[in-house]
Amino acid sequence: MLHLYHLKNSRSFRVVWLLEELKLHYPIDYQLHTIDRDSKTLLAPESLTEIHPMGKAPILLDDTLAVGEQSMAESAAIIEYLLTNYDTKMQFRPSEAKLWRDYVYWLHFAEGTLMPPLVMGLILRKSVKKSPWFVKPVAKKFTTAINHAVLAKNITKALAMIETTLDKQPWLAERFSAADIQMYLAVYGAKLANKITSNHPNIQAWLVRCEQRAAFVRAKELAGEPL
Ligand SMILES: N[C@@H](CCC(=O)N[C@@H](CS)C(=O)NCC(=O)O)C(=O)O
Repeated sequence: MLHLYHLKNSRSFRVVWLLEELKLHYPIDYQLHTIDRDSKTLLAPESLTEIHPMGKAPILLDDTLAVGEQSMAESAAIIEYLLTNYDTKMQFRPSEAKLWRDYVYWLHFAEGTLMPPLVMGLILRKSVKKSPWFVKPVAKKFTTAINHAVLAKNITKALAMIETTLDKQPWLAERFSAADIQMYLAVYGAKLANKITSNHPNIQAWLVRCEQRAAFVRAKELAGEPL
């Protein structure tokens, strides 16, 4: 049996969505364990470290594996594990060489390139909010400078590349794949941070295409809002 530890409004939504996509094609079953965020810190509760030492969601536990080897983390690694073991008909990752390269690229682009500046921006905004009033003006100047120098530039470049890709094809690796699932959360995070504008009509249409999939709708019923 598979167990998915899902932290509310977090990246682990991806795995619920993928599991629901897989369920439409294969006899796969899993138990969803939905975890509330700590009410003060809004982070994952410390108890999650009992399942995986990093204590971050998602965590997938496969209880058919040897004790001590059952839990795994990192959304892209979990996606690869699920597809390798269950997607025998290659429904969610292309087998053609060029499309496979695109699939792997976007699968890792999400956490490797797009999420870091988004998360850093969020942390900086929070730290300004939490800083004492006499530090706030300096903190604001500091975060604006970092934002201009590094974060905004990288987010803009990333979104432009996604926009260009989606101008040629409906999905990131031509056909729908788990790379779209992995990327959705990052791009949706960019949308919540008001980074998706009228310059990104293809991204907006792609977000809607993702959200209209039956498995996405089911994942939302089970797991709540993605972020
Ligand atoms: N790169 C990891 C990131 C995991 C991660 O940071 N998860 C967040 C949820 S969005 C988390 O558990 N945060 C709570 C915490 O750090 O306590 C992945 O893709 O799985």
